[in-house]
Amino acid sequence: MENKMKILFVTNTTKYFSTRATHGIMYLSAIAKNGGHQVITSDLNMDNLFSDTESFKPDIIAYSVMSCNYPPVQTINSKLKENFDFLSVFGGPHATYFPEIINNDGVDAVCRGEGELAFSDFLKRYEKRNNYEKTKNFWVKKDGNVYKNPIRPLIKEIDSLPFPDHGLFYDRFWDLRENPVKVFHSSRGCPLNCAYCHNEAFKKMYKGLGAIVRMRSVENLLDEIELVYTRYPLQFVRFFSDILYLKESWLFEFSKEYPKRIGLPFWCLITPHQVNSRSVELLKKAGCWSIGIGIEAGDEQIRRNILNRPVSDKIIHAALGHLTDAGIKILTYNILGIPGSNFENDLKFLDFNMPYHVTYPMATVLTPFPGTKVFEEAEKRNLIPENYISYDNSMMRVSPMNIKDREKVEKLQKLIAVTVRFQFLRPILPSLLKLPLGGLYWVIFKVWMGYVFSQNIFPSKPSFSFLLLTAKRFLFGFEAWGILKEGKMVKDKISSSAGSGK
Ligand code: B12
Ligand code: SF4
Repeated sequence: MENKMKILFVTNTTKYFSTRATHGIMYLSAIAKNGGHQVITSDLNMDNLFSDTESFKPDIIAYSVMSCNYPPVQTINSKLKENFDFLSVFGGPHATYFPEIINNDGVDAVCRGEGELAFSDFLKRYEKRNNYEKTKNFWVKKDGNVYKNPIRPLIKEIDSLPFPDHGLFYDRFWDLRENPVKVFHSSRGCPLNCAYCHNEAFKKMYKGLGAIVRMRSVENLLDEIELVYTRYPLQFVRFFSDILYLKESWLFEFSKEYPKRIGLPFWCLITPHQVNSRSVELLKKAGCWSIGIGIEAGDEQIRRNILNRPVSDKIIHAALGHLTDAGIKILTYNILGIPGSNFENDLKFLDFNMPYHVTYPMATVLTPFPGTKVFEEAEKRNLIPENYISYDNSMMRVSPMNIKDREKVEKLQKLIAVTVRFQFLRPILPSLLKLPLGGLYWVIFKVWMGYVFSQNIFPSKPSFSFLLLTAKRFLFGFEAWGILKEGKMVKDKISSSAGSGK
């Protein structure tokens, strides 16, 4: 055991997210523990991270990063590097798509793509200081050189992996433990290629290296949920895989076994093509309470040609009809402010959501990510300002692009959900969009979203202390005023750059 190491994992979301129990880290923690290493996890929060580093004295600090969180993580890592001696390893979506971060100060190693086999190999090599710079999937900086290694094949059988180490988060952070809504993953990978997503880049990177979409067996998935259910509070299951299932045979088995072994209401994501009377019947039988489904663009041509979503209006209407008839609560995804689209197209979202009284139409304003097709489209149309704030978590507040009718689009985004619920507002919507309500539009949006999510989409009865914390965060924390201030900041930056499109 003497060579065994101490690894401190840092999550990819801030401490305010109740969904910050990062599955990537849970999987890697299980792998590291199996290798005999000591593991803890810390928040993306300086005080906590600093004291953890001081007391735990990690050999490795392993960061999981999304692009929107990379800049603060880079700063935090540099500060830690000034004070402690450790190897920094970066993984997750940002490291996968932007491995050149290896050139930044204090970044020692970057893992691209799926991490379990790669990290396990890296740890074995690093504990013996044996050619760790040659680990597949990794870009490593050593003695002033950068080593760029190829990618290994995707893991064929997700069932062969140890279960994600839920305890890593739940045993340490009481708010994550107390949250009665917990996340699980039934599959890996997505079969679609939406222009606003990195999935296409992922597929290119892994071309010839195995099937992209991999299902877990129903038995393996239920074993994991059962384990968590016996140890921690759990009232509602949230399947966060890009797609719940691929083949109806999987859903058929799931619909028989899930109610017997788990029997809790659940939420999942599926595509409109998958919704038919048979699949809805099976989902209902399984205990599906609510479903997330993408409309994505109000106009079919924009959906097909700009967003690369080959889904007709007819298919979406049919899917919403089936789900409504079955009494399954619906969460739709509606993206406003798409390059090449306009305000009239954005209004069409109401024609999809209103007839079915969709439980919560989640409206967001598009934030194109560099490296995606939709970003190229926005660049082509001169919509990207010079000081573009990419990856800002602003999709619920403002458009980072120089879009036409910006103000109307941003206000509509905040009012779609209340209009769908209180349909008498529809005739006066044009007047509502003209009012100078400022931050109030955002407050209406956020309060209504919080209410419907907690009461209708992911309903549960949390403990009083958890409820209090959520309310406190919502009212006084980042969730409310922070975002409001931050949103204003983003807007100020954008208006100061307006007209400077490339
Ligand atoms: C669940 C989820 C969330 C949850 C929880 C996030 C969390 N704590 O993990 C919530 C709702 C909070 C969320 C929010 C957002 N999300 Co999100 N989310 C996801 C989702 C659907 C699943 C993540 C997951 O658990 N995957 C399963 C695990 C096993 O895979 P993984 O995380 O990739 O980890 C593997 C590898 O990446 C690697 N790895 C990961 N970390 C590390 C670390 C080390 C050291 C190593 C060696 C390897 C390694 O090994 C892991 C195991 O194989 C993904 C899509 C997807 N399918 O991954 C999007 C995704 C991560 N989200 C994305 C985005 C854009 C967002 C938002 C910015 C959206 C928005 N505009 O608001 C916000 C950002 C929130 C914030 N400010 O922090 C993008 C990120 C793109 C990017 N370039 O960063 C993704 C990839 C979706 C997409 N396809 O575009 N998200
Ligand atoms: S369905 Fe989701 S995960 Fe799949 S390509 Fe589209 S945006 Fe990406």
